[in-house]
Amino acid sequence: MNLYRPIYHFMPQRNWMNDPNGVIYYEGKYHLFYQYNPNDYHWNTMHWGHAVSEDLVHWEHLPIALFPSNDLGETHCFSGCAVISDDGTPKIFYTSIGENERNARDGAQQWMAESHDGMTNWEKYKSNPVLTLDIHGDIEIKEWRDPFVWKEDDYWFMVVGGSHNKRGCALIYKSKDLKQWEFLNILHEGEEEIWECPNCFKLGDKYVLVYSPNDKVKYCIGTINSDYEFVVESKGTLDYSGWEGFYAPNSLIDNFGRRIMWGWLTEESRGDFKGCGEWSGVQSIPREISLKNHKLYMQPVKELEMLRKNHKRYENVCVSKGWIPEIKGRALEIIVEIEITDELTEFSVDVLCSGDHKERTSIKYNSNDESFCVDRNKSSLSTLCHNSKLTGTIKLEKGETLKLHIFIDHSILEVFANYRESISTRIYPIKADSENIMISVLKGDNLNVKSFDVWEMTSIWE
Ligand code: DQQ
Repeated sequence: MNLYRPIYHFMPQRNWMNDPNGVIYYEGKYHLFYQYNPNDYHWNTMHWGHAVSEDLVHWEHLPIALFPSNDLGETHCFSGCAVISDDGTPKIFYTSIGENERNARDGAQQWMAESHDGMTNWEKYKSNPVLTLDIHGDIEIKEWRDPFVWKEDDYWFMVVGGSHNKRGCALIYKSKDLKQWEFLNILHEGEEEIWECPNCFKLGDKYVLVYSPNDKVKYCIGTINSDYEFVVESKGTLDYSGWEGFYAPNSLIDNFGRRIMWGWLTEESRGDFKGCGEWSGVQSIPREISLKNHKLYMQPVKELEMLRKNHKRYENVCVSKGWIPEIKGRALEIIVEIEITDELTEFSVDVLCSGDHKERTSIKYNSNDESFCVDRNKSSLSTLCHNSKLTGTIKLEKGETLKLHIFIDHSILEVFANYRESISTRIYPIKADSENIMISVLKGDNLNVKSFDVWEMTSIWE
């Protein structure tokens, strides 16, 4: 078996995949489309791949949903969304890239496709494009892409990412019938040069705007005023990996009212490392998004529990230097809860650790600066892959324990800290025995592991 190919994260059988697209819950099933190059395992000729699941865990591959219409001069079908129109027809909105002047930077268009057989086959709308850059009048927008559409009262709304005066932005539009659109405003903008894949949705009485600014994915929480401007009440980083892991997320709301999100786990960290085979790109595990104390909370969906086997639990383990629990593997789920005392300042949970400790990936917490990080300095003995440290902040309330929920799947590491911060990244250890776990005190006195649960994970393709 390949040491790097994940077994319980979604990916196509071969070739290149990037952004999750058009995720939607339809007639009792979850549909996941994705940016796909069927010809190679490098980015090119963007199609929309398609898969379906009844349980959010096991996926069935379906035929490619969108092909570039070369006869119409289309070269790529970039990212977008899927909605069910008022008459019950599934529709995809996506960014169409043509040749020469219809390029991604200056000439993208928003196109529509629809399905009349319950989402297997898709036909492009005869009157495409649905939106062109002219809709903005004198306002010059570059890098215009990745429509996200939702319905509110009697109107459909769309946000699209772009760049205005070299500032990344999300633009907002409205429509009665999904065909005629009106430009409303620049909903929000920031310092970064581009914003890709905006998602805008309501959680309770607040709006959340998530965007990918060519770096770590960010979010704002607030309201939208009558001029269609986003009034920010709080903001944060959704995941601290950026191009080293989680990028261009997309989300759906299911029949149970859950807002569920996937992100593309990039393969950027591979660098020049060649041990993986002819595939590239994985989707993160689905995370349920909620809002608490002006922050986004992210919880792995409970359906994933069906993959657990061979559970081991430890309680109240006092660690003075290092502790190695009796379980190892490259496909594991771990939940560890650690008491944070004044005496303990820094510790690490090492995973994918070789017997001689030469290879290890360290998830560290430091109470002095309230940082948590994934230190990949020793993740692989190969010097070809990326080894940077990815650092986030986790502010704990007085007396609050640190709860790390960790998913390891061969070349994937996803870490949730108290379900309100996350780091999702890629690692490529080369030693065959790099599959141990070890908890170590780095600075300070004893550490109390309140509880430690670990499971081996089953493949979703069995
Ligand atoms: N990927 C797509 C674009 C999007 C970018 C192209 C984000 O639509 O902006 O494959 O990763």
